[in-house]
Amino acid sequence: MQEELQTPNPEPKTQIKACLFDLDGVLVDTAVYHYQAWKRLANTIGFDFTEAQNEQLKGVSRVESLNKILAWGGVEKTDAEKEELATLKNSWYVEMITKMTPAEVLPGTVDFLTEIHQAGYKLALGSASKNSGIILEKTNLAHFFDEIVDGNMVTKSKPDPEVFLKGAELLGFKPNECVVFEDAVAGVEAAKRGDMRAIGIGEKSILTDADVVVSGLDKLTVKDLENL
Ligand code: B16
Ligand code: MG
Repeated sequence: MQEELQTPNPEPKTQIKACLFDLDGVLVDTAVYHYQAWKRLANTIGFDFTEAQNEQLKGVSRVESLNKILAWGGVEKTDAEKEELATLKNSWYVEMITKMTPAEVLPGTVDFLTEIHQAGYKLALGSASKNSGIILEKTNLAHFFDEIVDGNMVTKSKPDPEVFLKGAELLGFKPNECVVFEDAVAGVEAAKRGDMRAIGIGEKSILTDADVVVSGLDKLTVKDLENL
């Protein structure tokens, strides 16, 4: 009998009902603005860091990013000084994202969000950023989301699954009914730790734990969710 030849699957996969999206690197490329603002801050203090180092900041919270940057520069600061520096960097960053337009939305995003929304999937944002509101508003993406969970609502950063578990809970679905779209290794790990499926946006060789990896949302259709 054919069934006997198949590897038993102890946890049959449920159908996907909800989609949780990371923001930076999945829907928009705000990493360029983070980089410019952090670089300006480092230069003000008296050192520099590379674009390759900046890769390590993707998906990482503001305070953790600052700690990493200060370590690269071999600089020590008190907590009060760090708060001041993070606020300064954020003011430069906000200045830039306030000028964002819908033209900066990554290729295929609007078509894919429209398609899955029309197919009946529920959508939530799951971002580390405390500036998600302004970005979604400026890029005209806010209306796609039933729930928004961002850095203002969580206490634990990715790879902790808190941001995605909260999204699933607010949407009213079990974690295994959700799929996460993520560009960062820590974000994919957060999805997996939360018992969710993960679609990696980027390189297969980097996002090794993702169930599927594509270069962007322009490579996906609603059919891909049915086949997950
Ligand atoms: P903010 P994501 C993350 O966004 C960025 O990738 C990361 O570089 C940034 O430090 C973090 O948000 C916090 O952003 O300073 O605006 O609160 O990828 O989780 O959407
Ligand atoms: Mg990201």
